[in-house]
Amino acid sequence: MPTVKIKGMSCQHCVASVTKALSEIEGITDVQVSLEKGEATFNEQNPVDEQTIKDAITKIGFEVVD
Ligand SMILES: [Cu+2]
Repeated sequence: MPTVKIKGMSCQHCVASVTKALSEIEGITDVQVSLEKGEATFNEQNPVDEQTIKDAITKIGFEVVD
């Protein structure tokens, strides 16, 4: 499963926001966000551009860490 590291999450509201943002991307399903680990995992039904994921996260005020 693809995993992205996300910087800036501090509570369950952040987790909910990130989960929603990723779930809304076409082709991404089964989003699981861990506040403790600061990361999100998901399934890709079709290949999703890495930049699309980064943009979705950035747009809601968080940062994807490489
Ligand atoms: Cu929060």
